[in-house]
Amino acid sequence: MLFPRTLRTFCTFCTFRTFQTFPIVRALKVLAFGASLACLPLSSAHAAQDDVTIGFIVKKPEQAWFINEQQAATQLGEKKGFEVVTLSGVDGQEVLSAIDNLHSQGAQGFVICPPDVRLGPVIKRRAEQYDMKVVTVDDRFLNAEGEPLQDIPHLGMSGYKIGQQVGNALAEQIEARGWNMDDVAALRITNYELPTAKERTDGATDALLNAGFKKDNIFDAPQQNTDTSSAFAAASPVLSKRGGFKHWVIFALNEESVLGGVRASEQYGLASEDVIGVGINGSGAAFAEFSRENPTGFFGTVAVSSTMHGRDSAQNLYNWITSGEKPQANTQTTGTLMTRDNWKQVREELDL
Ligand code: FCA
Repeated sequence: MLFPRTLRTFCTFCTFRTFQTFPIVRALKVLAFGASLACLPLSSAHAAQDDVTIGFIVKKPEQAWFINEQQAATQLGEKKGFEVVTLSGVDGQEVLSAIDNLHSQGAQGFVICPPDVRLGPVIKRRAEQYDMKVVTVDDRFLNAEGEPLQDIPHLGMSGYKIGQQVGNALAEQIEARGWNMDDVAALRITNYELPTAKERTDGATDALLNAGFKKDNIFDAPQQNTDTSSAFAAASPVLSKRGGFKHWVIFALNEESVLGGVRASEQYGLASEDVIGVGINGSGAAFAEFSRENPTGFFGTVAVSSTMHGRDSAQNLYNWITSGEKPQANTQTTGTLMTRDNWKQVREELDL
């Protein structure tokens, strides 16, 4: 085994050297360098309309919300005649190589939902090195002081308001079912590292408290991530520890996490009628749950158009690249409560 590999390395080296010193190749390299110099002003001026490539990097490429966002951006690109390269960025390392990859494809910018908002300054710096424009979608970059990076245009949910819609939906259901507030506990699946998550769970908490929910009956289940399995892992011990309650309401930053809580309640042995879970997003995860023959504890979700998030963030970036018009600093979107009864109609209305 050793010999062939050494031989191969040696041959590659010889071929490379020979290739490098061959006069025609050298001449071609000079020409290529000249051509790239001639192209240089293009990258600093506004790109020609038919020559635009943008990236769309997401933190959870397997989740329906992000699949839909990337698809909507791709479709817009096909319609408008620019290329959208969809990439996964599950951690800092992957995001940085995605940006390198985009640069090698000649992209002029990218939309990103970062895996960790504190990576903002690093991502911004890498983009600047390549003279690329950046806009964030869903989760907004933070600086070292924990403040939003104001100069990076952002499009995301109006988190607190949408959280209030969740809390109101839960309170209405508690009332509709005639439950006594003393018997109801709330499983609040939290992610306080992520401001978009905190805004949403704060909004839901305040709405519940306003409706007369008991503060002492709210129990936190801090999740490490924003997906179903981390929510399940966070929820299970809380349910076992607080076994004394007849009924539970469940809320979190998104429906994937609420589903984790609902699955944990099933495993713990709670009947579906004793659980009300209300999520946020309105994506494939919720549609699958509403399509089950027997209702589960997942009552509803506040749906926001991921199609619009994907399309508008890509459009904003495209406009910025082609006409120099910088998108507004912070665009906030609204939501609609989606339940088993209306999900197909809301899905259509939101173009999902
Ligand atoms: C965050 C959540 C996603 C989605 C998005 C708008 O990134 O993790 O599920 O709610 O905000």
